[in-house]
Amino acid sequence: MSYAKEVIAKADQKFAEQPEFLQAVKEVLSSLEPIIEKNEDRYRRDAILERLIEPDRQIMFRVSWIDDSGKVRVNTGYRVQFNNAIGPYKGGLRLHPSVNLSIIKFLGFEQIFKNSLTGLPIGGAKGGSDFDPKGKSDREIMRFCQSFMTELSKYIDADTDVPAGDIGTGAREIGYLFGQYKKIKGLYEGVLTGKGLSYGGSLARTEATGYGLLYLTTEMLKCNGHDIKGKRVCVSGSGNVATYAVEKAQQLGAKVLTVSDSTGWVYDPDGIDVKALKDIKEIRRGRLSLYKDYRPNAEYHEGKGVWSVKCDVALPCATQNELTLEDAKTLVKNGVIAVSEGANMPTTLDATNYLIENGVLFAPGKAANAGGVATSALEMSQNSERTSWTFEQVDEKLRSIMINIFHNMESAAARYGKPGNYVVGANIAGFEKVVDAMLAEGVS
Ligand code: NDP
Ligand code: 2IT
Repeated sequence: MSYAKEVIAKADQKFAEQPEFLQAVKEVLSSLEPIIEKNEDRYRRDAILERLIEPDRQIMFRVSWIDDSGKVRVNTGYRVQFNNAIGPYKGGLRLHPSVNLSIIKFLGFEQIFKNSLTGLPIGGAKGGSDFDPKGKSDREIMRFCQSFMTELSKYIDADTDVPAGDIGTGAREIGYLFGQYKKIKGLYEGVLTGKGLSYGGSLARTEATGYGLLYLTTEMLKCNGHDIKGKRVCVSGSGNVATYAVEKAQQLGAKVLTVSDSTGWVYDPDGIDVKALKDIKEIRRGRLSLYKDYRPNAEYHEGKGVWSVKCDVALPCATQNELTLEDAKTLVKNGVIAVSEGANMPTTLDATNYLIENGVLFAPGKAANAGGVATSALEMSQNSERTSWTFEQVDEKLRSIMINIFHNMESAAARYGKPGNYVVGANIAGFEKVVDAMLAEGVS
């Protein structure tokens, strides 16, 4: 049995209760086979794969907070510090009722390779809580964030581990977390990214994941003989990543037909109105059913459905496993050219394979959505220098990072005999630097 298969089999036993984590391990390790085969003895002797799938540490803690009625509520907090071979731990905090150890571990594991792909010195981590921000007052959010940080602050600082946003964690939550960190530690340092502009945030961080997704997708289309201009695009989600993906796609001349949230989805034949979307989601914090009030020509449907709309480019930007084999079949039947993952692991493994086998250009999340964390690393640089760059400076760095990521994953795929397979390319290109550092740093 190959080394990768052996480690996958062991993981299957050991992590049977962690389906999302196992899914990510299988996707990554099986696509690394070509590079593992070439270095099998060395990697085996140093147990590289076993060490790679076992986090440096996983921290779990109680988060007690008081709701507006005076009742004490309890949630579970997580921070999984996965691998710091190439830099301090870096990765977002997810606040969603579905959060559990499996989900945080899959996200932290993916983050190792994503962060490496950016070319910047950041290791992989993820955290969060099963806290549900929906329906909570601003004060409840604040008290939750303060309690969460009271414990998390023991394990992080600007050179050790730098958390950021993810599902349910945006500028408001980062502000409360930062305030509490500062109060507890008495330190004004860049310990979180995605901060507000008045207290050390970077211009373009809000837009970075969505914009970066479009920069990479445009380059992928261009290098395969297509132009983003005039393309019909379907987007899922309507949060941070989706909103700025829609905005950039439209700036580049594409027409975005759909967005969604966890209750329903919108089809707008005239192209999604970003201003309306921002008003509903960023200001009113409302549901997408409100969209029809702004655009009477649009349709609102309950449930899932964005992938049933005919499009050239599909951008899943909501959550994991939201694009299934059935959806992939529909997209292929409708002539989709490209699928780029704005979310983390939104496409199931069988759907990914189906898309690739059917000639669809497929950009995996760890490459396509790396613009967010890359810009977080740029925020860290600005904080260290105690300076701030213009929007144009950050945006231009982001664009060139995304273009580099595309070319690195393309060339790694070709070097290892899988031209055009960007899943293989992204995993190998991300892994190469991490494994090199792990070998150089010795067994730990
Ligand atoms: P937001 O919280 O801003 O938005 C999430 C969106 O996805 C919302 O529209 C939400 O709908 C929808 N959604 C979330 N969970 C589910 C679910 N279980 N079923 C259906 N819809 C769901 O998060 P982001 O935009 O920041 O994150 C979206 C994805 O992008 C995630 O996979 C995240 O890990 C990834 N990502 C984020 C980065 C960032 O910089 N923010 C960077 C790289 C990747 P509703 O509001 O109804 O819950
Ligand atoms: O999944 C991700 O890359 C993020 N949520 C962003 C992490 C970060 O540190 O900016």
